[in-house]
Amino acid sequence: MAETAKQTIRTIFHIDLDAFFVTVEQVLNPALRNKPVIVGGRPEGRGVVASASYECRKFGVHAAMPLSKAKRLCPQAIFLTGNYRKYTEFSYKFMAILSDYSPCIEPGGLDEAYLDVTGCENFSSWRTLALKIKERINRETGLVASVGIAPCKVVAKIASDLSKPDGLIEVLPGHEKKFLAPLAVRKLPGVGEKTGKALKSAGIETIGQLADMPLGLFKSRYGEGMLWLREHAGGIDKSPVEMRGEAKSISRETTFEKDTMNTGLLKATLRYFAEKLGAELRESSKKARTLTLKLRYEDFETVNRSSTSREAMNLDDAIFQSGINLLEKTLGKKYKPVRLIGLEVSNLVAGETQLSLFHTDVKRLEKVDRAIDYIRDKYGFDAIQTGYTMELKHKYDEKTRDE
Ligand code: TTP
Ligand code: MG
Repeated sequence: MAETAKQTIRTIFHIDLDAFFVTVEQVLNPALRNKPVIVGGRPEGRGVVASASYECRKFGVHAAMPLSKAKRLCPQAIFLTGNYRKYTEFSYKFMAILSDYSPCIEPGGLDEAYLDVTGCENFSSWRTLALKIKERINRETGLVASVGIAPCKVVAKIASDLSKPDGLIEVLPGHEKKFLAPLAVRKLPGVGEKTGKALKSAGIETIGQLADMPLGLFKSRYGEGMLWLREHAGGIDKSPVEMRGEAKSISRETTFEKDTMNTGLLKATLRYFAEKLGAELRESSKKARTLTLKLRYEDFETVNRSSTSREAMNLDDAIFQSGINLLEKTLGKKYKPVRLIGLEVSNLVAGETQLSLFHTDVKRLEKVDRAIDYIRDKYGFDAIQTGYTMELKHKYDEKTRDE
């Protein structure tokens, strides 16, 4: 009996690099070490902070803050534009190190991954293994990692976050609920500003209060669809660490700060996603036949609408146009404030060129897209803005400036 119980207990590491973009810059230019550094762009520009060194965070600087505000809070900071290609290279090295310790690895972005180490028992303790991984990452890449160890993913993620910088927290089996109980609900992945405020106004400030909410009351307030959140609050998360094979789809989505009915903003956001997805498809020499638009309305009703075309696409304009068609069809049916918008490409096929009746036009567009990718790689994603993304940034900046 005890033997079976033991076998079902998993050990999951969540490893997240500290101030990732900034630390890469500091590794490449040691003069920046131990200094307040911000990656995001020039402070006189309209962008936002992507990554801030811990020296700046003391002054209240954080990701997604307008650069102008960061400059006010921390005038001595060094502002850098950043280079996505360099970050990707460091990310590969980081993931390669992790995959030496377990084949069961799920990257959660460039600088974070879950590692299921359950079977990996040739270390005296999980702490020893985590320290070894931290040490290797630092020795081989110069980067600093924080690690959370727990029997499930959500607790491991919260533990790594809480341990930062250069941290390590181990939550032993059976202690998950107690560990989470005193933490603010906002620490739970999936609880953003809006949900956090809604919970607070219902008198729920800690994860423990959420976990202890009577089931019936929780269901009647937030619906069956949110039950996972209550389970997570209790330290229960059965989701497996999912190894990613060849990507089957690529997607981008965003939750607006304020629900919106502004079609211009929705279209501008789609343009931004189309550019990101197009760049990723071209980078991996892939094309997509299916495009899916996701809209979540203010009442949490979620609509997914797809279109599949005979010709696979990887050009920003083609993805954007199909996205706009889906958006117009969807909004035509139901017009109420939108909380979240997402775009996904799937049904991926290999391919270099786009077949089309308008072959020369496509060739020209491909060249433009490649040139844009090149400049963005060199100078960062913000170096070139098309009309639509400019409009998007403008709106976003207007919103964040009023914060
Ligand atoms: P994070 O892991 O959220 O942030 P971080 O690594 O800079 O800092 P820490 O983990 O120590 O809290 O994100 C990883 C990278 O992703 C980050 O370095 C920059 C990028 N990023 C953005 O570009 N925009 C954002 O809003 C966020 C949150 C991150
Ligand atoms: Mg990080």
